[in-house]
Amino acid sequence: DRGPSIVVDKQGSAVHINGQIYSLDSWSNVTPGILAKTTRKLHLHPSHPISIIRSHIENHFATFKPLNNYHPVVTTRQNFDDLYIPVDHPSRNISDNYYINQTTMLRAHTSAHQLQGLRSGASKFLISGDVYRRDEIDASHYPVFHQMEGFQYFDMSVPSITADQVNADIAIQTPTIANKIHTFDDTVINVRNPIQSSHPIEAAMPVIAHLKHSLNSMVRMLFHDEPDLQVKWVDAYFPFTSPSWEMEVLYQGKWLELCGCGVVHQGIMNAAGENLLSAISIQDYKIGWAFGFGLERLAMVLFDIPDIRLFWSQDPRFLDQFAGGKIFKFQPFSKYPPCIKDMSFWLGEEWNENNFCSVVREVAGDIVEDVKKIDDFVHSKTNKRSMCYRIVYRSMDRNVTNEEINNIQEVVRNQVQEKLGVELR
Ligand code: FA5
Ligand code: MG
Repeated sequence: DRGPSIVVDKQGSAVHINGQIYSLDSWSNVTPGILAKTTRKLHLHPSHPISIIRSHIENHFATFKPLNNYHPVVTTRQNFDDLYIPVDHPSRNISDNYYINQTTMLRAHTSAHQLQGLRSGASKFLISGDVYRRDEIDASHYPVFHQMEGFQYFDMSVPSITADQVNADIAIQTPTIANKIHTFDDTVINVRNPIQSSHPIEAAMPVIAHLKHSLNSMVRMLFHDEPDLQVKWVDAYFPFTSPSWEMEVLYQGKWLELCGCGVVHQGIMNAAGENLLSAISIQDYKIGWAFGFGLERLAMVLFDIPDIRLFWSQDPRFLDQFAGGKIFKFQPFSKYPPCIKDMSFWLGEEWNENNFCSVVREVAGDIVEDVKKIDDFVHSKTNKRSMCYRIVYRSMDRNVTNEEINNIQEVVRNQVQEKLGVELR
């Protein structure tokens, strides 16, 4: 690990990341702690659970080209515009993303590289990488997680995508496992989740069948120890696919969302075609499907990993368990006791919980386990709004002292007051 290669200019007006210089502006909200994560590349450590899941999926989709080295700094065009995400779409909010500046950001999903994947010339590819979103703090949320994008396209001209072609591919991917999979699919193709007007129905239907089968067989492979795996298909919406779905599995009595997917917006296929050097343009000749899986979600359930922070641990008691590269149940080591602190304050003009969590995260690092609002009221006379947050501090690998946490809490209090304009109580 080379460690972070991030240097902020003496003037504080630019940031150096991976050999590039980016100027800072009023959109810049990325923090040194977050930027340091861009050098970890957990998905490429051979005996890390995220990487083990990645390689199992890559082995399953054996004919797909793996593209695992795209850098997480992307343009807002790659992350949003190229994917038809409207300018006013809430997913662009500054409070939900890490911006380097107004036009550069840490990717919020691996879909930001769909066009690059297409331009690589492969008709089937997988893209894995770290993705960044500002979010709440608890055992299943962390500002960095990993996704795997899958993409495959076919000839659109009918009947070039034949039942035989689909069946041949499905045969390759069907695992030879006796265990059953139960799929629940009452999704419907209608005006709210339509086939795109540029897609002949004779081309779209087999592509949809192929997508659903590919994902069903993939989760069957991953969950091969679950005797009666229950999978549910749910209608969804993404600006860059139509029709779109999410796939859920029943795990310990709860439906857990694993991925989003759908038939790729034809504009993306065409945009890639315009730039392909090959003699045959893919413009309007090819139809594709894509999916985006969350790798932590899969790893947490397959390895029984109870806290998402563990993925970032350097503790040998964690890492050494995965040396064999196999999927197995993680042996948790004993939890150290938590140290709990509450803080109350009167709000200033604006309030955004993600900003609060960012401040806590930046000061406390991985020692913060959970942040929860426990009180919220408006004073009847002054009309001022008060909030109380409970912060649970706990280290994964050692005992923390009350004194140490008091010091952290003091810095958190000062920074929250300074940066968020609140009045501490
Ligand atoms: C997307 O990110 C789309 N790019 C997925 C996609 C790709 C759709 C290609 C169509 C075609 P979404 O935000 O729902 O969608 O995230 C996809 C998956 O990432 C989720 O199903 C979940 O498994 C995982 N994920 C999302 N947010 C988190 C989080 N905060 N922590 C851990 N995993 C998450
Ligand atoms: Mg989703």
